Amino acid sequence: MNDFILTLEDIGNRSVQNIETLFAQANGALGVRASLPIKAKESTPGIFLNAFYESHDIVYGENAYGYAKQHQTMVNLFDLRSIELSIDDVSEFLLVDQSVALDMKKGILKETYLYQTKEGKTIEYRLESFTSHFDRTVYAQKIDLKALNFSGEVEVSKKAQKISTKQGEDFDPRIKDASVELIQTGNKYTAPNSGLSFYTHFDSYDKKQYVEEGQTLSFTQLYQISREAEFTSPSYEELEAKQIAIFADFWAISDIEIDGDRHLQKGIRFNLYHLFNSAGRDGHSNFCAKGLTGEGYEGHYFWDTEMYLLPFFIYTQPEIAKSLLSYRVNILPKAQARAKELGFKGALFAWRTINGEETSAYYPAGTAQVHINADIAFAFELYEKVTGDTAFIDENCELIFETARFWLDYGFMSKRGFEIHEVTGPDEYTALVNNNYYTNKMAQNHLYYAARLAKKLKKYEKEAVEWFDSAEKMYIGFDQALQITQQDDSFLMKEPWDFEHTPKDRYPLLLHFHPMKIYKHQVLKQADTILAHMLFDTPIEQIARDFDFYEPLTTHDSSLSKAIYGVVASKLGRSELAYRFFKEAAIMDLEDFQGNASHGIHAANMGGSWLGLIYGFAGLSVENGEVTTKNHLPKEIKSLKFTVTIRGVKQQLVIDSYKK
Ligand code: IFM
Repeated sequence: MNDFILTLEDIGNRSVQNIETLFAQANGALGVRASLPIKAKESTPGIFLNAFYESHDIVYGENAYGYAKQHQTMVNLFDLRSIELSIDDVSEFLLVDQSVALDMKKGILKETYLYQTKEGKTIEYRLESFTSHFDRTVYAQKIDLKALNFSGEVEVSKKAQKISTKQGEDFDPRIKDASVELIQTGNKYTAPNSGLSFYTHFDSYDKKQYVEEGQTLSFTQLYQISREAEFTSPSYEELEAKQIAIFADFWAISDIEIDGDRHLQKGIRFNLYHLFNSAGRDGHSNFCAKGLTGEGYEGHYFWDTEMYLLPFFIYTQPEIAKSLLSYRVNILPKAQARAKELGFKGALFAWRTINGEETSAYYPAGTAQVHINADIAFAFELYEKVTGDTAFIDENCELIFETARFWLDYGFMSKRGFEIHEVTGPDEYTALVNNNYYTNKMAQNHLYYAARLAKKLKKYEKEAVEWFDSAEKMYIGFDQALQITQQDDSFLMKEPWDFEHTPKDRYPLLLHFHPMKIYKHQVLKQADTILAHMLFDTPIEQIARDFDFYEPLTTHDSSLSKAIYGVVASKLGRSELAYRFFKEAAIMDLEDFQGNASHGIHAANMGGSWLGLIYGFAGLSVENGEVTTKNHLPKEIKSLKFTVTIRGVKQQLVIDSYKK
């Protein structure tokens, strides 16, 4: 078993659309789903350009002031993978065999398909392909067509067709049913509403040749797509060599070696591979919730980046982390405009967006998740702590200050302290509540950070005092009778959800119950209070009591949940449970545990699986540039070996069960 190669055998019997997602390739700019060369009916081919979207008006039955105005939908551009094939003018084929091997070590996908005509003429179509990390405009293919048992005329051709972005007829709010018509002028394509354009640089081909039995017809093809009009024309060989070198560097600084479970080893590498592939690198694009591997969530960016993905990048590839944070800096003006529109001071980042404007049409589970401001500040702080890059923070301090100003205006001082009302926390099955613990803790952390930064930079000294004071007085709800942290002011007064009489096929609840039914009950979609316990120091007995109360109420309907419960279970020393949660997170897409890998990978969960290993089993934290670890290895894992880069210095760490 090669733990760097993912094959079809590793994933078992899975739908065409699942395979397209899992074997998808991307380079931060361009993403290509691994669709079949001869298009199958049930296939959803996909080529995406990060941050390239079309917009259209959101039509509300009942509109209200300040609602998000426009959808932004990442456009599925072309089908660059399907070909037209014929043998002696026969173009109907049966796919008789297929093997797919994703070489994650090199960043190259190797596929072999055997196609057969009714007459039994069999041709082997071998494809090696990659989205280049050296030249991010390129999707490169090397094609070999071999006549296995016939001599005859083979014709293979490729025309780039536009494809519909329509994903399916099913009711599922997590995907969008929309098709987009691009305007073509030469090699320039424009989305009419957003006004965004991209350029292509490739020729269609039509190759016809008489081949003898056993003979192979070989050629390479480069497809280039870019937001810029200028292209360079590298060779396939040069790009391939660079690809291998770039991936070697990536693994040298990011790999995690797990001794004890080879399936998990492959699973975690698969996750790291996708994380590396889908992260935007240009400061104007970010990390879509589904990476660049599918149309789920329309290519939107959420808090997923800051809370689930950035820890991995900050600790292993700070340059990528910096680009992702720079994206937030670049959209700060939109966040300032949004706060103003809603009647508040400072800046409020959009819950889901591509261009910085709010595109969540359902504010109770969208805009109301104002914790995103503090999530972003948290990620800036972590970046500073781990990299020591204070210059970047100082330069972009206005982002921290402007978002802090929002808290002071949105929250208010009462007899109980600084309260924040009418918010939705991470748990999207509880909406529009007062004093969500996660939000208040995160806002508190944000306000302390802003106050420290202002003091250091000698700016806004009067406001800094208010920020500090509000942080000090932040209201934190606690239930004396139960001795547990209150998720919010009203959660503990709600009726418990009837789990016993909820059949398995009624999950995820969001697809089967009206929000009102869900919101009025004690039921969680994902880690909320427990996520705060992962991030902040709290007495361990308190964490244990909260864990035991909230976990049984959590459906884990969100893919962002299990990894966090796993980390906190590690913190509690419950290694068996931690391992169970971690395992489900680590192989979530490989096993399609969420049932919708067809829409794209669950990127946040992939980052969560890194957290499970590094924050959870290795207990890593950094204070004043010093790394500390705590050995929480479960019995199934003998050792963990990984590298982190702290203040520019690479450190290899080994957590070993013998040294427990
Ligand atoms: O950001 C998440 C949210 O927390 C749960 N629903 C899915 C979103 C995108 O991954």
